[in-house]
Amino acid sequence: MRAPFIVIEGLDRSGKTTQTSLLHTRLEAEGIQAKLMKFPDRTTVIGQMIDSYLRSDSELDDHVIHLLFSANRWELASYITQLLEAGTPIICDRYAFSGIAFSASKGIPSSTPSPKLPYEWCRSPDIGLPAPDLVLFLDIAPERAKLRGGYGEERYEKEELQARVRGIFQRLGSEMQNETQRPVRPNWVTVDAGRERKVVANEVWSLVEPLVINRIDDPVAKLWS
Ligand code: Z5A
Repeated sequence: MRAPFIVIEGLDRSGKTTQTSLLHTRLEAEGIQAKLMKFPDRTTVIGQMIDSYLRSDSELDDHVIHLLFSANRWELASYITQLLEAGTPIICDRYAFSGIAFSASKGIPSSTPSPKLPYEWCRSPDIGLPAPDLVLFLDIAPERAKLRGGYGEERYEKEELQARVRGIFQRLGSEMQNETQRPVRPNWVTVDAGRERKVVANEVWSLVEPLVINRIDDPVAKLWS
């Protein structure tokens, strides 16, 4: 038996940081010590390069930044597995799904017939990473997210891009839900993030609690393999 790996995904300002933090606090209140993680992890050497790019302090080829985001996850891949096997649940703010959704959204204005970075290409570097047991996709319309604090300060925070990102997240979710064989891992659940913080938090808790209480029988799976 091991602990579950839970990922919270979503558009910018959908409330991922708010919800991961509320969940972490609730787990602690229940006497469960969980590890809170966030990608990009801007503290590593690779993470600092990503941070500089996101703040538009540096320019990088689209392929390069995509591979750096993935490398930033691989830096922590064995640590993730070790924690889960040691019984520590992980709550993670963004993961490989953001990597695909943002990169594959680049350069798809209607005038361009194909994306700059094809979806399958974007998925490749993350194949084999530890797979989450549950992905909670916090869904909100970009025009509503925009009304929340701080929107527009970083490179990708533009409404048109966010709408394309949302479409790719929806594709990722439906591909996972359509997998009918084997215990589907990860399980993808869309949560309406346009509601009150507490309402969203209660739904998140209802989905996470059974995994944390019952724990997981299977070894940590590998993403898309
Ligand atoms: N990126 C990528 O391209 N490739 C990758 O592989 C990865 C990421 C992993 C930085 O991510 C960028 O990196 C991101 C994707 C890309 N693109 N952009 N831009 P980040 O996670 O570091 O930054 P972020 O997306 O901008 O997340 P955020 O600022 O942390 O937003 P959030 O976590 O979703 O929301 P929040 O901080 O919890 O809440 C935002 C505001 O809304 C705040 O004022 C809250 O008080 C408020 N809020 C939260 N919930 C509610 C509700 N329910 N109602 C009303 N107001 C609320």
